[in-house]
Amino acid sequence: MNAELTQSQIDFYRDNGYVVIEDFLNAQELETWRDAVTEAIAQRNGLKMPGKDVKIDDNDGINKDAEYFNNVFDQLLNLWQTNDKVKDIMIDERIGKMAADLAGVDGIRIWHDQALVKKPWANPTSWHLDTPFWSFTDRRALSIWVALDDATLENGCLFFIPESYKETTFDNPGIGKNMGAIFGVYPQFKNTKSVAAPMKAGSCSFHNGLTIHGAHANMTPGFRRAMTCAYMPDGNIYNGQPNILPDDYLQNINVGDSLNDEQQNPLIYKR
Ligand SMILES: O=C(O)CCC(=O)C(=O)O
Repeated sequence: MNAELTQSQIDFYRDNGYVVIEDFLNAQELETWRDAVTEAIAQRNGLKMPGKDVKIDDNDGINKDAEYFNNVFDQLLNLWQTNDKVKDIMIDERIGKMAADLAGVDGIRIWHDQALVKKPWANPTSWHLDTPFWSFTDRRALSIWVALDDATLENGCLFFIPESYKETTFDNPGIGKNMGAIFGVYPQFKNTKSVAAPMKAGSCSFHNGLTIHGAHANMTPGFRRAMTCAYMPDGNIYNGQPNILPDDYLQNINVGDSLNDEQQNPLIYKR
C-alpha cells in the first residue's frame, strides 16, 4: 500500500480540498479489497446498512428523489460491521494516519464506510457535499474513495470543485436529481471549472466533506465500483442528525454526547 503521503500531496489537499493518489493499492491488495467487498455485498441480501430496516432499492429517508437516487449507484454502508475481511481493510491504521495527516488532526474515527456500485447506464451523482448529512459538525471531516474498477470519464469518475471547501457551509441542498442544485446555495462557484479525477483501479482520492463533488453517469455497459470510507476527527459530539446511526443506538444518545462508541465509530488512528 502506498500510504506515505508527500508534503506536496498534503499541501495540494489543503489547497484544493481533494487529492488523488495513484497506485494506492498494489495488484494483490486490489484483489483482496475486491474479494472482500464482493463477499460483503452478497452477504447483505440487499440490506443497505446495519441497524435500519432499509433495502438498497428503498427510500432511505436521507436522500431525495429515491427512484432517481437508487439508479445513481447501489450504496451499501458499514460493511465493516458485517464482514471481517472488510473490517480488516477499514481499520488499517496506515489509512487512518493518511486521513489524520491530510485533515491535520490527532485522531481519526470511522464515520461510515460505503461501497458505491455504479451499475451499467447509472445516473450521474449530482454535485453535493458530504459533511452536512452527518451526525457531527466538523469542517475537517473527509473521505477516501478507492477505485475498484478503472474509473473513467465514460463510466462515472469523480469530479471536484477545487477550493470550494474553504467557503461552503453546512447548508445542504441534499443530493437529488437536479445536478446543479448546489449552485443555488453556493452561487459563487457557478463559474468555477470542475476537475475530473479519472483513476486506475487501485488508485484513490481523499476529499474534504465540504468539497463540492459529483460524478458522471455511467455511459457504459460495465460496472464502476468504488469502496469508500468517511472519517470523523476524534472528539466530535452528536449534533442531532440521525444520518446512518442504528435505531437502537439513537435511543441512547442525546445531542452533545461524545461519538466515541468503538462498535459504531472505531478509533483507527491516534497520534
Ligand atoms: O461515487 C460517486 O459517484 C460519488 C462518491 C461520493 O460522493 C463520495 O464518496 O463522497
